[in-house]
Amino acid sequence: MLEFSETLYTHWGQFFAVDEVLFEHKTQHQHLVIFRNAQFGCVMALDGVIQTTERDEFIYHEMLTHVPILAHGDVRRVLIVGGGDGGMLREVLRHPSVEHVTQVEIDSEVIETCKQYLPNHSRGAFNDRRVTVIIEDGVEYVGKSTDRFDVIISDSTDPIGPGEALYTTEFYAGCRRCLREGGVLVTQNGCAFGQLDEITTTAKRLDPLFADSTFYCAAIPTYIGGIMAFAWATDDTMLRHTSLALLNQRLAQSGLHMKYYTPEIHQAAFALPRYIVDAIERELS
Ligand code: AG3
Repeated sequence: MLEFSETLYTHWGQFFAVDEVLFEHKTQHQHLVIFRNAQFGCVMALDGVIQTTERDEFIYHEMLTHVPILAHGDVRRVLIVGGGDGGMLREVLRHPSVEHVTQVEIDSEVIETCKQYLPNHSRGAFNDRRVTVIIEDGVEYVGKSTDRFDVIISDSTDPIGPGEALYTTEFYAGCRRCLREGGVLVTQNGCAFGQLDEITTTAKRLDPLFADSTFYCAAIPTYIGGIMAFAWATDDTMLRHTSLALLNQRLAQSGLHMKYYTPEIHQAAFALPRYIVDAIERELS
C-alpha cells in the first residue's frame, strides 16, 4: 500500500493511504501533491504538509470566512492571501453583501492544479465576476496596494518555506494599512498544542499594531494535534463581542446554510484554553 506521511512534526505525525496519486510536481515555490484517499477524498499537500481534504475542508474554510464576515455585518470588500485551492474564495462569495474579492496567491500552479483536481473546493469561484486574482507575494501586495478591505483572510501554509513571510510584522502591518476602518484580519495560525510558539510569536507581533488582537479556534481532523488557532486582529474592540442575537439575525438575513458554523460556535470559538492564555500573557508581559 502506498502511503503519504506528513512531515510537519519531527517526532509524531499522521499518514494517509494513497489510493491514487493524481498530481505531483515541484512548482516554482513548493512541492505539490494531490492524491485520493478513501476516507478523506482528494487530499492536497504542499512541502509534505496536508493543506486540505475534500471531507473536512468545510470546517476550516467556514471558520475563517463566516466568523469575521458575520461579526462585521457589512462586508463588501475582502482580501484573501494564499488560498490557492479556492475553498476560501467559494465561502466568501456566498455572502450576498460581498461586492469584490481580491485573492493574492504566490503560486499560480496551485490554483490551476486545484481547479482541475479539487474542483469541489472552488466550484467555479475563480470565474465569478467579483473576483480579481493576483499572482504575487502577499507581503509585497499589502505593503504597496492602494486597495482597502473590510476583511483580510490569510489562508497560508505554516511558517516554513513560502508561508513564513505571512507571519512577519511587515505582513501584519501591511494588512493593517489595507484595512478599512472597522476592518478585521484573520489568519491561519497553526495547531495550538504542537505549535504554541506560533501563537505567542503572532500575539507579540499583532499586539502593538491593533487595538484588539486575540485568537479563536476550531478542531479540524486532518490538521492533527487538537485545536487550530486563528488570529483575530482589528481596531474595533467590540467586534469579537458581537451578540448572539445579531449573529443569528445576520445569518438569517444572508439566507446561508452552513455545515459547521453556527452563531453559538462563533462565540464559543473565542474561549481559549488556560495553557494558551497563559502562554500569551507570558509572552506579552
Ligand atoms: N492551509 C493551512 C494548512 C495548515 C496545516 N498546518 C497544520 N496542520 N499545522 C490550508 C489551505 C486551505 N485552503
